[in-house]
Amino acid sequence: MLKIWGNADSINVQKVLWCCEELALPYERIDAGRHYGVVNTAEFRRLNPNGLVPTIDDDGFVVWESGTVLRYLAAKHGAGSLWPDDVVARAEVDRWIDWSNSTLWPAMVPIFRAFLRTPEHERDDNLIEAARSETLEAMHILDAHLEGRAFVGGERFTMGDIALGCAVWRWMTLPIEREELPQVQRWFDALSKREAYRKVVMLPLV
Ligand SMILES: N[C@@H](CCC(=O)N[C@@H](CS)C(=O)NCC(=O)O)C(=O)O
Repeated sequence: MLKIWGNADSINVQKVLWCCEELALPYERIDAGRHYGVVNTAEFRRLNPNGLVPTIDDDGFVVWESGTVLRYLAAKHGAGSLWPDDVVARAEVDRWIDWSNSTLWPAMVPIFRAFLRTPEHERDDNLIEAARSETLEAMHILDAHLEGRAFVGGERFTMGDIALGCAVWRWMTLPIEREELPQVQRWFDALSKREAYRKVVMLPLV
């Protein structure tokens, strides 16, 4: 059976869990990372020398980097659904996986750390505001892209929505001021109706 190392609260692990749930793939999740440790053991480092989660083992084939894991699982099990057959349509959703990891989530990380990992008296309001403003700029890009599209890749739900949906849940949940972004809100409302999103992503932030 597919093995997934990573704690269920981690944004990058949630992408993989959500993907498996959408594809109805059986998996075994093994607690690893943060307070669970494991990632610094020699045994784990042989699987992933970065000591990071998610890391998966699919019948002896090990994959890490959440975007790559998404692509691998979607290509293997989600052809024509999560994984568009057409190369242009695929590149369209692929870019949002990378954008989520390279732009949206890095912009949001300081806000996440401030509220979830920093004692209140040590929080830097200027840092939070700078990160909020940078994230908002990225969210406007997403909002504009979603104009006239049901999902990031067009009419169908794909792996691009999975990658973005995990970050956007955090944006929607962190205790910050949010501007109205009508397209993002509509898309988020559609994601919120998906059982798998509610089950593995729409959880309290810790
Ligand atoms: N670029 C990697 C980042 C992975 C990553 O930073 N994972 C975090 C959890 S979200 C981690 O393993 N942190 C160390 C730990 O939890 O001990 C990916 O997308 O998979």
